[in-house]
Amino acid sequence: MSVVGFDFGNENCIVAVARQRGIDVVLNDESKRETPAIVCFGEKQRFIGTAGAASSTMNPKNSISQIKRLIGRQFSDPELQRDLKSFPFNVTEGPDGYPLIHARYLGEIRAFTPTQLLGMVLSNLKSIAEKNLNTAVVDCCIGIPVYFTDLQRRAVLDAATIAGLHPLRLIHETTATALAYGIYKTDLPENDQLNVAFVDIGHASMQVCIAGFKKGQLKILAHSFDRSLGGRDFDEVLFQHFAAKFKEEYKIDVFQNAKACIRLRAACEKLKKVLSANPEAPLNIECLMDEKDVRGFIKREEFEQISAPILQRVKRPLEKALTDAGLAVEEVHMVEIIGSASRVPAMLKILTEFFGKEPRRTMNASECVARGCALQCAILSPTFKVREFQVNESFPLSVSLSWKGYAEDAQHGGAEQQQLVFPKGNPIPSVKAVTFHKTSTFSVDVQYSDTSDLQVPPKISTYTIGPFPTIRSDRHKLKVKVRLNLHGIVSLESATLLEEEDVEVPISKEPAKEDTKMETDEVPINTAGPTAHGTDVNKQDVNGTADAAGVENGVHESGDKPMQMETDTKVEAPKKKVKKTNVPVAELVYGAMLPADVQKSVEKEFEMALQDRVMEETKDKKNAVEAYVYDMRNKLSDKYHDFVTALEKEEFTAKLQETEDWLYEDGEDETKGVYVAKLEELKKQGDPIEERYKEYAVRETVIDQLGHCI
Ligand code: ATP
Ligand code: MG
Ligand code: K
Repeated sequence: MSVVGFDFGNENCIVAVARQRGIDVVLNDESKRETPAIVCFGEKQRFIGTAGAASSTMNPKNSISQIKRLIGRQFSDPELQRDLKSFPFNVTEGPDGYPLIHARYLGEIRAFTPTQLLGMVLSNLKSIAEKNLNTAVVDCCIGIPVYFTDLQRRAVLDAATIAGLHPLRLIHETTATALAYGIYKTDLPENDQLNVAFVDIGHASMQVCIAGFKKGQLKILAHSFDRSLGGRDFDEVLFQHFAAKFKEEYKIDVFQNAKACIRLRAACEKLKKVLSANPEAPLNIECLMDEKDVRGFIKREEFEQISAPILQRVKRPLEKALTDAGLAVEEVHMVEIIGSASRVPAMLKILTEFFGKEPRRTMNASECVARGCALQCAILSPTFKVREFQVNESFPLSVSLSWKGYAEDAQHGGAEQQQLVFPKGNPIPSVKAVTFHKTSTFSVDVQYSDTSDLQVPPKISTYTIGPFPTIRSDRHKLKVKVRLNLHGIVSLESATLLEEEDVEVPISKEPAKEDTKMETDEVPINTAGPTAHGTDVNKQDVNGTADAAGVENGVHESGDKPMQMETDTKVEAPKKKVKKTNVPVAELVYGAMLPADVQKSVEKEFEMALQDRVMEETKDKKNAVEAYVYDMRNKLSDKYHDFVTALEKEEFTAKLQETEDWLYEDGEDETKGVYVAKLEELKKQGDPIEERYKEYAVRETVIDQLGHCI
């Protein structure tokens, strides 16, 4: 069983594998540790990763990057709309309101979903791991940003399925980093918690996490982020700066020329990197457009000035993390800075100022996420023994259930009811049980309680619960289990009808009104008004109950004391038996792929991968023909010289020449079978010569050895 960690970045991906002696970042086909997150579509095949990056400058329109920005987002998402302006490829709105990416592939324009594209990137990463481990890779852990929504998390899982991977966990990138940081530390305190802030500045986004470390464990105290603050924003600032400058100085408008835009952007990214190490840097591009060469120059100071609007935003997530963790700045003992865009010197200045201490770079800034993912995979995998280290993860969002109130209730008739189930900071994973009192099939929405950080539609999914046998027109008690799983995905996983058998008449000392209130509606927790707290809270079963699976699956308990059950004690006689019946639950997740569509995508990916492989093999076979031609030609006038007749040599040389010409003309673009046949045809002539030579060579060695014996 494989133990692998993947960090799929917006720009770069890293693959780490666990071996018995530790975690290794593995090299791709080009012997690089970083693999670009890019898929380039060609006339005959796809080029993914390093190969994709190589073809992207020639074929920008069909080179799809920034997949992490696109996945699981609606087309109308304002951030996505802003991003689209700088994408060189074509994105449109699909019939479901989600983006479709169009590219020319195998001679026609085809549309792909971001999930399919991520599937391609992941399958490329999978093959990198497989080549290194020499075994099939299925089990893995994949890093995801902490701000990924429920839908985005589901999309990553679907993409993994398309790639033939089975993630044991989607782990927050910053948590993976914290794990990679803590697990090797042998000097962690027993009691006084060591608080470390991790700041990741990536290509498109910034994430902060504060973790408390003790011996053998880490606890996430807070997560925060800015989804649109990363290295590429600096590129954009420089790009705008030079575009304006060149318009003035050279009278060229790069915005009118797609290729010029791409070249200038690329040059600006390079310039930014030079500025990380030097106080000033030049920018020269030959023949940018209108046959004009351009020259520019910028000092780091000026770069920082024009970047001020970006730099100003860095502080906010830092403040938020501190507040959420409930820590004073002095209580953060250490600051670790990661992500490649953290190399911009101004970042370090801001962080130093904020925390009152210099951030450290003890982690490998580009590799720590993948390493943490591999470590998490090793912890979860039964095949690996890993030092005892507990990761107490915290849910960065708030999720509620909402449903229509009981229609016959005069007061709340049909009104929307809400129940906070997993508040921000809830441990991951977690299971909670919510009790409803319903007469017939009903539906429940799962939604974000607060979307101010996310700017997404609040509704995640709708569950229809029922039908269930109704004895009278009474309301029935149903216990619904809600799970926040290891990936940070919320689903309503089961519903149980609870029927009291041998119903004894409840000893009702309550006034009639109060009784109706108890039965009125399901878990009216969180409804406004001063009385909401006392009674309502007690109406809810939370995972303190024995069958709430919180314990049976080894899941952390939520520890939500205020929501602990104390249900119906007044109404239920102590010896009543409860009959439990499973009730069907139907799931509808907004924007998610249907299982049948995932399956179709799996097949499509298989076809495309096969096509890629056939093309790669075709290239190999063609190269083999070419190599044979050169090799034989050399040998004929060298090694094999004494083993061919003049006529034989002349004929064979002519044949080789003819083949070489063919390779550059008619045979340039043939199928694999044709090249295989061509090589065989040549070998028919070449093999006898080779045989003669070999026989001679063997004889020579024998004679040689005999000579030694004597
Ligand atoms: P994300 O985490 O946002 O999904 P990612 O993991 O792909 O993206 P990284 O590889 O951490 O992102 O960072 C890539 C960014 O770092 C790019 O914008 C790149 O230009 C920038 N970068 C790389 N080296 C330097 C450098 N020396 N100085 C400044 N910026 C750099
Ligand atoms: Mg990253
Ligand atoms: K293990």
